[in-house]
Amino acid sequence: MCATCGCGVGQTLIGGHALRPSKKTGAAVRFRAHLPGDVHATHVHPPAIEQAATDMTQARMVRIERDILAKNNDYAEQNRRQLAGLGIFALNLVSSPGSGKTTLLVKTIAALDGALPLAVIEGDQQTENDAARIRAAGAPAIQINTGRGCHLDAQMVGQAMGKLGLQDDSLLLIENVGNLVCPASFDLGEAHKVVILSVTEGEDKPLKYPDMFLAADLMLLNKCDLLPYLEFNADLAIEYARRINPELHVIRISATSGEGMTEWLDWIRAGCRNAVDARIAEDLLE
Ligand SMILES: Nc1nc2c(ncn2[C@@H]2O[C@H](COP(=O)(O)OP(=O)(O)O)[C@@H](O)[C@H]2O)c(=O)[nH]1
Ligand SMILES: [Mg+2]
Repeated sequence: MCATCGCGVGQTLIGGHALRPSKKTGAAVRFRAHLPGDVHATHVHPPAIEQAATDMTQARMVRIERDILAKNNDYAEQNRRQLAGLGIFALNLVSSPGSGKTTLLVKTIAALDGALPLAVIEGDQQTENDAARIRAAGAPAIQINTGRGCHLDAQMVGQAMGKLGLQDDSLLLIENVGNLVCPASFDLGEAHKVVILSVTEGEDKPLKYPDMFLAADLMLLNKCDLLPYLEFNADLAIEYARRINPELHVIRISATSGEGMTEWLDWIRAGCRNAVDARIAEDLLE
């Protein structure tokens, strides 16, 4: 469970069975004492009290999670309205750390070569490294550091959008915190989530982290230049991803060799055109 957003509460399974508090030590109650409002950090309770405390805490955590996601959805709708009004095509790039998000962004910026106005919002727990890499590639970028947070949320992104000063009819690329779990639940107001799976991660990641592959509309299967050196079955990885999300569009790509870049750029350009057309249609109605 994520102690920042409360996601996954009550969903932990050990050997297929729900997590139960320890009868001897009250360890589960102690664990939950790290969460806001819990005060029984050091006591050991009889099992019945322990179970009641756990049930109450779980009910509260489910409520907190629901409230957090509802509030996030309100901010995401504000972002989406603002982006639509400006004709901006926004993408939320999600993946595990190291799949190649920043490298892909740098190569995308270089390939577009100023033909499309764009800006980047970078999310990481710590450091400005990725925003610096994007700026060095020639695009405006702002870094969000989430500290202990494991995902970007729509309020953070809305504030970053304000600071970036977005251009009309442009492209907004958001690199989320490297994490295949929590960012799946948080709408940022983007047009699409783009999940990046690299061939060094194993074919079964879509089955292990289905929420992310269900939430995404496009999967970039990155680092395909490494396929000759690995025991990675790309067809099987794609089959697993489509087992979770039959509608998922997939592009095999390599940020290093440039394979698949044309298809990726065409996909971006088509999205930008649609965003501009929708903005023009909306303006005509007003
Ligand atoms: N061979 C290969 N390496 C890549 C590719 N894309 C990224 N990398 C490497 O993967 C590492 C992590 O990349 P980075 O862009 O920082 O990943 P991020 O954490 O998802 O932003 C770096 O060493 C990159 O050079 C690729 O297409 N092929
Ligand atoms: Mg990065």
